[in-house]
Amino acid sequence: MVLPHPLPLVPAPVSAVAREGRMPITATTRVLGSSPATAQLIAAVERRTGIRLSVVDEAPAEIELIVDPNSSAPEGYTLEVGDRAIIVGADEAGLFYGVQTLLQLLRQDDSGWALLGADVADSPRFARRGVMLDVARHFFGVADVKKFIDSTSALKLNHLHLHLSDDQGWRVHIDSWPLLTERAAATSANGDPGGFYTKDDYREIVAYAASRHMVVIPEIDLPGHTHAIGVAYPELVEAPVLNDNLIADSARLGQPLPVAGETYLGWGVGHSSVRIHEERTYDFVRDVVRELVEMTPGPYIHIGGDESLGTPQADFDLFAERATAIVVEAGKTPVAWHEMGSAANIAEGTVGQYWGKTTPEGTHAEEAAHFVERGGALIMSAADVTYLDMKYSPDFPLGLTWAAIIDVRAAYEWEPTAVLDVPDSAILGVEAPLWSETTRTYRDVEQLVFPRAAAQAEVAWSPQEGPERVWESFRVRLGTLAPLWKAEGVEFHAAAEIPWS
Ligand code: TNX
Repeated sequence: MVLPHPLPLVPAPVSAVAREGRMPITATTRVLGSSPATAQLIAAVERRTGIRLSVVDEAPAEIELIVDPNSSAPEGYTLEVGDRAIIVGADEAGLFYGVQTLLQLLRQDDSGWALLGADVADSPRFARRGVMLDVARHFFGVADVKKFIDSTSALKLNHLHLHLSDDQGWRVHIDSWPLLTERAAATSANGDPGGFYTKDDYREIVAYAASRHMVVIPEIDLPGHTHAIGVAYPELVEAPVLNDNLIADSARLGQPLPVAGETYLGWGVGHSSVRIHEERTYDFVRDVVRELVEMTPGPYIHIGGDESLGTPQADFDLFAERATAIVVEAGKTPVAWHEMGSAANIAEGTVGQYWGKTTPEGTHAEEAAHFVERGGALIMSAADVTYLDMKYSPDFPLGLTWAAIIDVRAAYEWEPTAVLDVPDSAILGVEAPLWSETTRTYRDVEQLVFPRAAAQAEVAWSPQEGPERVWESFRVRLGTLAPLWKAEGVEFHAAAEIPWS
């Protein structure tokens, strides 16, 4: 049953029932709680309303934040808003998500600011709810990444995949190979300015993400997408492979072809490869992985593996096996784009990231299934629904079109367990990637990411059979996020099919 007026919540909770009445929020409203979520709630209410709530350390208080491990499933929470508002999180993450839900209930009417009355019980469908930011094609600094974390964690997304290297640039400092950032980080695609994260920058991003309950997954893309490595260390890479597609695409886009040892400013793919039969390549991989592991508390290191058209298949498979084994030896779980599933002996437990379409083509489904055969699992990033860099409509000024034109409804209406022929338990969750070939500014990023990241957040969080997990409900609830996004300065695309309030 679709309620005529569902509570204005995205992603839809497991259960959410409106109560009569509203709870006023005023300068005398007190908050009880000692979790970081308490300060985050107070700061967000002040940004939105200008009202500064006070914190008290004993009852009574109008808003209470409690952690009780027995209250819900991990990351879950309950929220009641009546005369008082009480959030009980199963853990700190659950409390943080309860706060995000509470912030969506905040409304201004004739008598001032108030919370809509509600009874909510909630926990996520998938443990893994991710978003990817490509900082290699265009570099985005620490402040932008923090804003990205704020606005995606508010949608209850909990993994941030950073695509830290590609043909156009290398974006994180590595002490043992210092020329990567010295020589191969200054520019972005189109010759736009580049940049890189110092180790302290990277640690700052990781800590900030953790404070919003997001796990950072660093990706070094190998063995293809490695032209920039050759700008710093020519001995690690093969000469560029100029295939017919690359030549045709570069001509069409008016972009230069890659030249060995020179910064690459185009967008073509599949022309670069590290040297597979040189031991020095594996010394490099081992050093980079070790330094990333030292500053990455999360369990994953992403080793890339996509579109390595410049690497012969047997070499690619050999590399996939060795690189994933290096990550395991370093104590982390490898993640790889699904192509690496072609390698018979890919390290056991490697997580595959499927970026084929919702109707798989070619060998994609087979490659993805191999991760499961090897005791691993899958993250679903089906390109024709989750790719945040696809255009909303043919005339949208930003984005690409190769996977699909993805309007908000297309982004929303898909089922992650229905794409591949693997057990449902092998699907860890969903990740929505933002590739940055066409996003020259952070504002451009926000235009493509919002509102579609909210669609993927609901696909990943809300129960598959839930009464509100339908387009007609979603579009109405999504529209109610506009004041929140405006208050936070999120420059979302006001897609015409959504009734924005
Ligand atoms: C394919 S999908 C890529 C990226 C591009 C993207 C553009 C995947 C794993 N690789 O190199 O940036 O298309 O949409």
